[in-house]
Amino acid sequence: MRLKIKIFTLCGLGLMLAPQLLKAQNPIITDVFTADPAPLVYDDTVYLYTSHDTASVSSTNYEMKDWLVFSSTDMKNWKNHGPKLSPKDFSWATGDAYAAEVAERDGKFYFYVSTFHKDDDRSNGGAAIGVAVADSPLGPFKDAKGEALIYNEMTTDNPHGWDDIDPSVFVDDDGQAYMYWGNGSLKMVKLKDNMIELDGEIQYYNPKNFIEGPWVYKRKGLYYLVYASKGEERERVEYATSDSPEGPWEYRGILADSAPNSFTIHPGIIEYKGKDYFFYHNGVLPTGGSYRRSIAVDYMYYNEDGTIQKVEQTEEGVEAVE
Ligand code: FUB
Repeated sequence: MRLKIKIFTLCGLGLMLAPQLLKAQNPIITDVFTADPAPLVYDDTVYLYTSHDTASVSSTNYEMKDWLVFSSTDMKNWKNHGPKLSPKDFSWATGDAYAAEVAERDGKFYFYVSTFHKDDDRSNGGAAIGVAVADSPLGPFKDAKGEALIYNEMTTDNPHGWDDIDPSVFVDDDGQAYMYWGNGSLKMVKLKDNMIELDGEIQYYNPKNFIEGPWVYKRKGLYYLVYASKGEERERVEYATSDSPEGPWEYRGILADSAPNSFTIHPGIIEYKGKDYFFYHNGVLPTGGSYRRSIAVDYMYYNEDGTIQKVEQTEEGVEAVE
C-alpha cells in the first residue's frame, strides 16, 4: 500500500512538472557541451556551427578538439550532424578549436576558424585564423588555402598570443566581404571575392569594453557590431552601430548580461521566419561550467530606431516556428 501511495505521489509530481520540463528549451543542445554559436540561415534552414567543449569536470582550461554542426527548420528541434572540421584538417594548425563562423557566397561555404599555429617565425605558435571551404553547408570542408589567413605576427597592437581569434565574416550588399576578429581589440580586413585572400590593410578598433567574439551584420541599412565585453566579473554582451562596415562604431549599450555559470559569453544573431534570435552559451547543464558550456537561444527585439532591447536569458527559450 505504502509503495502504491509513493508511486502515485511520484506520478502526480511528474505530471505537475511535465509542462515546465517540456517548456524548458534552453540549453538547446544537451547531449554534448557546445559553445561559440555561429548560426547561418541558408535554404530555409538554420545551420548552427559550434565549438565543442570536452574538458573534464576538474579541468581549468579549454579542451576543444573539433567544430560541430547542428541544423533546424523550426528553431526547436536540432539535428546533430557531428564534427565537420578539426584543427587536424589544417596542416599548419595545432591545439584547440576556438570559435568559428561560416559564410556563404555563390553556393560555396567558407568555414573561418580560430585555432593555434604550429610554432614558426611567422606565428610564434600563437592563435591563428584559417579558412576551409565546401560545396554544402554540411561539408565536406577542406583547408582552402594551405596556410593561415591570419597568423599571430600579422597583428601587433596586442602582445598576447591569442589576440587573433573569433572570426566573423560579413558580405555586404555590394559583394564586398569583411572579416572582423580579435581578443583585446577588434581588427577588420577586407577579403577578396575568392573569400580566402586579404584585400588591403588590417584596421584596428577599440569598441568600449571589447573583449572578443565580434558578430557583425546589417539590418535596414544599419551595421551592427555585437561583441563579448568586460562585465563586472564575467563577460557580457555589448553592441555598437555604424553607417558603414568600416566604422566608426557608435556605442549603444549592454545587449545581454553575463551568462550563468560561465566566464565567457559569445553572441550569434539571425532573423529566421520573421523572428529575431540571439544565440549565446552558458554553463548551466549538470557538471557544466566555463570549460563545459552549452548553447542557448532567446528572442531579440529591435526598437523603432534600430536599437535593440536587452535580451532576457530564459530557461524556456523559444517556441517552434512553422
Ligand atoms: O571557446 C573558446 C573561446 O572562448 C572563444 O574563442 C571565445 O569567444 C570564448 O567564447
